[in-house]
Amino acid sequence: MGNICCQDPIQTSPPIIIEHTVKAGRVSIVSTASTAIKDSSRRVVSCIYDYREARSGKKFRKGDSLQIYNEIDDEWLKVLNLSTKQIGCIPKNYVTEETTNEIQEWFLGHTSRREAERLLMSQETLTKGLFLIRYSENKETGYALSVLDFDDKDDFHVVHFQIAINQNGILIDSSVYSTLSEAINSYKRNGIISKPCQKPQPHLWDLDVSHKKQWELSREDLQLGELLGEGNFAKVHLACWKNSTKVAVKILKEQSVSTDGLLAEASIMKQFRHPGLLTLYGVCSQTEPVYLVVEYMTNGDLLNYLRNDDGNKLKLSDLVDMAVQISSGMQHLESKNLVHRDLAARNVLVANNNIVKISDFGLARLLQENRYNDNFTSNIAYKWSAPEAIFFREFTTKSDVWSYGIFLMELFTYGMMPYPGIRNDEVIRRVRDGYRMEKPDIVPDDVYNIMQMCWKEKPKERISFSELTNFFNEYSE
Ligand code: ACK
Repeated sequence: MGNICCQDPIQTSPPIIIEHTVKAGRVSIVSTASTAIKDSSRRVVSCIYDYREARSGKKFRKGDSLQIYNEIDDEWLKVLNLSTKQIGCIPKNYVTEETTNEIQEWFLGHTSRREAERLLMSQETLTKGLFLIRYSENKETGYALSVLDFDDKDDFHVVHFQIAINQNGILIDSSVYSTLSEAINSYKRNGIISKPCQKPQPHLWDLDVSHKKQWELSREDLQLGELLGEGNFAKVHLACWKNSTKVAVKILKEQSVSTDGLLAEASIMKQFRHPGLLTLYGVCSQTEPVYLVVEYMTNGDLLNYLRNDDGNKLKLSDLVDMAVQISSGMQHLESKNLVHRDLAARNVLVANNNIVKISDFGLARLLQENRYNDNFTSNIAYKWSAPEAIFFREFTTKSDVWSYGIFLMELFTYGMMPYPGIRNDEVIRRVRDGYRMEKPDIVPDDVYNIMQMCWKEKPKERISFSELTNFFNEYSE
């Protein structure tokens, strides 16, 4: 097993300058950069993030003009790079039309208020005035300006300004500007904003275009690195795919016999794509041991993360943000008719910028008639399981909601063991008789109320994942 030698991201070139003008209430954009379109019969787009095609090593740099050859599918384009004259494939979320805002350093497009706050608060160096502009969440037209500010208690926080567009121009905080750049320059002069925040690299849903539908990966393309951790049946290694992309590889331990289980986990993961759920990149299943190749999450599992120094730094707003990400991931799972059956902080992974994702789909199943009955699995986690799952082996989205409530308790107590000091068998008995976990002082009242709504005895009366997402999205301290 060698050292991981994935390449560092390619350095970026300066952005192209675009001027926005308002005409009859619409923003039109005139490119002032020399992005000559070589063949006007074909559409030209701009590369907004550096990207390296793993199979050929071809590089696309931020700012390159790319002429579209054809749209391979909803997510991939075949393009001619007009800067390097090379042909290659690039994900669509790495490019944009040359005449859109997306090309700007400061434009973050469809970023929610919460995501904007997460992004600004997790910049490497926090400075007053770091900013971004995004589409407004609530309005059909218009934008929002999100800015990092510093209060008298020496705490950073994010403020948001609505940007409206009408016949007169661009309106922010009752001042009118004729262009977005003019507004930005004026805000810079007044010291309200300073530098644009660092744009995050978009998520890679496939390792490359050839592995979009082809799940089988070649073992030789994976260079295994350090052991990230291990469970009862499997260990997880950091690995580098084709010298270009860091991934995590789940490998069954030699003595284990659950190869079919690992392949079943992969087949569940193939059914979804969502930012709150760990991405499966592929499998190596032709020979033993089977590999499950998934996205690498830099900060490991949430339970350990909450309990160590990094967890201590998390504020209530960060915990709320994590609660939203997990409930919206569960909402997506529900929409695919899947139950997770083992939702807990130990099965949530943490990446940079407080991004969290649900992992470990080993017990997940496809629902039939909205339920899954299981008389075989013996290793269910009692403290996380709903009474009907324990006593009748009946699993539904609502039994996942119960587990989500226990997960919330772990989250808002920075990793406390649920029902502290009470043994498993005692918990089962007491919960059956109506007992529910008490509220630790550290948990806010309204968050505890929500937990109780997850722990209603009758599954039908429990809150839904969509209501949970709405509650945490709107939550403010
Ligand atoms: O806290 P950890 O390092 O995070 O210990 C557990 C261990 O493997 C067993 O699950 C780690 N792990 C699992 N999947 C991943 C992944 N995709 N990225 C990073 N670490 C992972 C987990």
